[in-house]
Amino acid sequence: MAFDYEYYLRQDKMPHIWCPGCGLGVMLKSMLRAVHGMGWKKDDVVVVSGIGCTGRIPGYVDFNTLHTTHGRALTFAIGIKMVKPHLNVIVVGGDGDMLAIGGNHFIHAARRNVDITAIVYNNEIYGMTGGQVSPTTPHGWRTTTTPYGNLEPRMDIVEIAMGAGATFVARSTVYHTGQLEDYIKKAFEHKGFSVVEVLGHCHTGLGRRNKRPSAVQNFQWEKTVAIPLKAMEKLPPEKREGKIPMGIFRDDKEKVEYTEIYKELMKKAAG
Ligand SMILES: Cc1ncc(C[n+]2csc(CCOP(=O)(O)OP(=O)(O)O)c2C)c(N)n1
Ligand code: SF4
Repeated sequence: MAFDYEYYLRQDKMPHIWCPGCGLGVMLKSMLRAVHGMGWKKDDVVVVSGIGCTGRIPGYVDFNTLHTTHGRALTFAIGIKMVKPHLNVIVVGGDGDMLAIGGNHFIHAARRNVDITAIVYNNEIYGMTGGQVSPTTPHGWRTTTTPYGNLEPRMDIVEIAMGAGATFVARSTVYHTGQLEDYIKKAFEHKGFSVVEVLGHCHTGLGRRNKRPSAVQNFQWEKTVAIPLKAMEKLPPEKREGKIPMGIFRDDKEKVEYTEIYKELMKKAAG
């Protein structure tokens, strides 16, 4: 039987605002399939976002939802999880929302290890506001704010998440839909702060300024640039250039989860 996406979507909020061919629809589908796979009731799921094209997701999904301020979604999400730890809290955001204005919150959420899942749509640009450079924009790429090419090196979301102490870290792409669903579900199953980087695209904001203007070209790029972590490790350094590894980079079940130790502390404090 075909998957019933409509059950999880707010029909009265359609049509969505996304450009035809954007990878966000693919990511949303994988996320909904993963939620379904968990067997969660809609009332037990909370989806939180900041601002951006990715940040529109809470408006479209029929769960408990919160559309917050740019960069601050993780703080709202942690607040919800602390007060109602039985809820399944998912945060969705673009690379700008999560790693630029929200970068500080991202690092500390990872360090603290609260049991929520952060799904980061990495389209390497500020999509919603018309294509300004973001921390993950590749070096040399043209954006509205770097018309002669980006001078900065791109930030690696997986490396940041790992360095900050996230206990589950994975990366897939909007081309590899089955794998993406699987990683999101594994992130949901994980007890602790989980991060799934979703390599996607913004063909209208970034692609068209960098010789990749169509959605199809971008899906082709995701197909070829991302290679399994194990295959990447076997490549000599010169052949790794320009490739992006995908896989599960960390699945640490040892580090203690924050709401659990907080509950213990409260019990002790109450005598
Ligand atoms: C405090 C604040 N600063 C700036 C903005 C303008 N703004 C809205 S969305 C956005 C960036 C969106 O890029 P990203 O987070 O990567 O998400 P995308 O649209 O690419 O999914 C910016 C700068 C804002 N809404 N609030
Ligand atoms: S502007 Fe870019 S990120 Fe936003 S919906 Fe269009 S293609 Fe997607």
